[in-house]
Amino acid sequence: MGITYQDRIPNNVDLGSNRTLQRALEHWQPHFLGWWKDLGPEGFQEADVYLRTATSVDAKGWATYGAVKMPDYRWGIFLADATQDRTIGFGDDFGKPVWQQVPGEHRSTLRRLIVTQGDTEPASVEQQRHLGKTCPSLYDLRNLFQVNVEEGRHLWAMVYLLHAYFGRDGREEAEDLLARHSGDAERPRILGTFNEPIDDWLSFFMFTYFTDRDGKYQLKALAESAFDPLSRTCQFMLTEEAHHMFVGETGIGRVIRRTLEVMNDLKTEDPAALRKAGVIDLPTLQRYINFWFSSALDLFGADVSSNAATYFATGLKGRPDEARYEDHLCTDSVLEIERPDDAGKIVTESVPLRQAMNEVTRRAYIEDCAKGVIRWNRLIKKAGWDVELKLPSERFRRAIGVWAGFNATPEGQPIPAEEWSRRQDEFLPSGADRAYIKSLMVQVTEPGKVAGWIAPPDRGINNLPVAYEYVHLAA
Ligand code: BYC
Ligand code: FE
Ligand code: FE
Repeated sequence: MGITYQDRIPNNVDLGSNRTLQRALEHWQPHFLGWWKDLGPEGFQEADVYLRTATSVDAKGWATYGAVKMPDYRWGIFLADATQDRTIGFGDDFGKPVWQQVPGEHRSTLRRLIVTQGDTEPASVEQQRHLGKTCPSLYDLRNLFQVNVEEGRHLWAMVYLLHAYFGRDGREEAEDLLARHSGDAERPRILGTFNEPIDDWLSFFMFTYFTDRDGKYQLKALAESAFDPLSRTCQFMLTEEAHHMFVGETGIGRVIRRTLEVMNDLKTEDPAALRKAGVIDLPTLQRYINFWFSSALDLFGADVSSNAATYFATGLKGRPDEARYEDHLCTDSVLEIERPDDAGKIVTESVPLRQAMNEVTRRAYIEDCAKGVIRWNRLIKKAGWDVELKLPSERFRRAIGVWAGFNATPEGQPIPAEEWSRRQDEFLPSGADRAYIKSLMVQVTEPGKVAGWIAPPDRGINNLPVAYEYVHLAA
């Protein structure tokens, strides 16, 4: 089925044939646009931005490029093509046909999962709304907006499911998705990380590397769902997600390249000297990694979770890439996890595998995170420096799960609470670090020019030159 572009809401779900649903979504649309104008990218609503828009889900149509003003972006509803005779891939109903409707007994649990997923999408747009004012280049500015409009589309993807399959409750949840706000004292976003401010571009790159990657793994797990419309919409979201993580990985990579250039010019790794030269020293970068990675680990939920076991048993949420496992029932296996006992001693425990699904997903995520770190370290080594960036231990600075409140160094070494507080600034970005990073954030909008703290990108977008005017600012 192609996209019905004449409709107000581009879609490949034959929205035109369901008047009630179409009207409900058309009613929500102005609320979305109002939210976008109030809490979306500040100061750039009139700019022409070179963006990709999904116009279909096939190889040709999913990335159509052109200049648009963001409020005119065509946010649409696109599900990956259905798999003929798809069956449930895991859990108690393994092998049975997938569901095209929501079974009554799973309604509230499924709605909660969809709402939690949906809540993160507009949250990230809110977190990033001031970054345009300090963009290091037009290329980066465009990438920020690309990520923002696509997170907006991901919100549409979840709102479509809520409207189409959850009746009045779903419509109310859709309104609430625009009523909670990142960092709001009264009505915050649901998950911790999505209430952290993203005030500088180093944090933005960390977020797109680490937090959007949580999105990748959660979407992969939901793409396994027995609820077929959820599975198909998550599959398509994953194609867009790849670019978000690309922005993070290359962003951090470019910061490192620029720092290495100056380290080699000045023949020093002394943070004070590098700061004087206007680049980000690697220990500061490490502290930002420590902050955002530990925050992202919490997003996977508790290591031992009866919720997770229920999701798996009932077919609501699987493991990322479920097909790579042999056993899809997981009734008899266990996962070994480490945890502190009551005396704070670290012990190993066998957890029934179904209860440990959050930890299974978290481990797959950690492995994926490590790949970029290896590439960054290669840059450092090649430049002749004996420094290594590292992902902090799972035990470090956790608020959720067995390590919540445990005091450990980024290497995972247990330390007394007093020592942890005393050494905080060694582990995490200090006030002075943040102030320094903030001082680097000055807006660069001349085509082809890049701020001094970051190297230019290797190539432009869609085969255009790096110096292309990716954002044409309103006069
Ligand atoms: N913060 O049994 P547990 C993305 C709560 S990112 C606050 O472990 P469960 C994106 C939990 O809700 C992907 N609360 O829970 C990225 C539960 O509450 P109740 C987002 C937390 O259900 C960048 C309680 O603690 N998608 O797409 O197994 C830009 C017990 O925990 C947190 C999803 O998350 C936390 N970090 O696991 C844009 C997928 N963690 O029941 C977008 C959908 C746990 O006691 N969500 N809690 O009131 C889920 O699958 C699950 O809700 C979670 C939690 C994996 C998040
Ligand atoms: Fe998203
Ligand atoms: Fe994303």
